[in-house]
Amino acid sequence: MGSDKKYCQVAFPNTRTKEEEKMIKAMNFRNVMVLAIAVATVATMSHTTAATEYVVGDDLGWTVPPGGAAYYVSWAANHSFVLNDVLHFKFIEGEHTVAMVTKENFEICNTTNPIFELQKPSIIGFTASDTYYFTCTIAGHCAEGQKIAVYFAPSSNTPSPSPSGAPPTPATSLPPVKFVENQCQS
Ligand SMILES: [Cu+2]
Repeated sequence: MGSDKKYCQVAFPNTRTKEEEKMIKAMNFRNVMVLAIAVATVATMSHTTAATEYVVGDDLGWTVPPGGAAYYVSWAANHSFVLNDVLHFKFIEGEHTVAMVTKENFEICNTTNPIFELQKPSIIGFTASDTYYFTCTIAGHCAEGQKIAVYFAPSSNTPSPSPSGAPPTPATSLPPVKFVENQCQS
């Protein structure tokens, strides 16, 4: 998907900037001006439409937290999320996974039948306001505290629920998530 690739570039600006600098040095002044305008335009457009990306666990990333489950409970409590935001689960591929599970399975650390499971570091967005439950499917990691519940509030751009109060019936059983990126860091 084109939008995914664009987001990937936005998520790793340092690499892109170096490439651009090399390109700029190789060009004459007139082309530099054209490029600079183009880059500025893309940057502006990206900025106005980009979601806030939260790295789950900040510097710790997505792992078994040294202090146990309280770490991610605290992290989630100290952040607030709206639907346009995305969660970046950062971990070393093969050492952890990120799996969405039901509330019930989250509480008892049943990882045998996740809603979905990703083996690579991933950026995930959400399309419906709700509380989402994530854990790692590596044996023992959930019980050791690698689990997080995150509430996503409706964004200002999100249409209000129907005034009748009747919850909309999902057309399919697909989870209300969008996989913004799960290939960039492989
Ligand atoms: Cu793990």
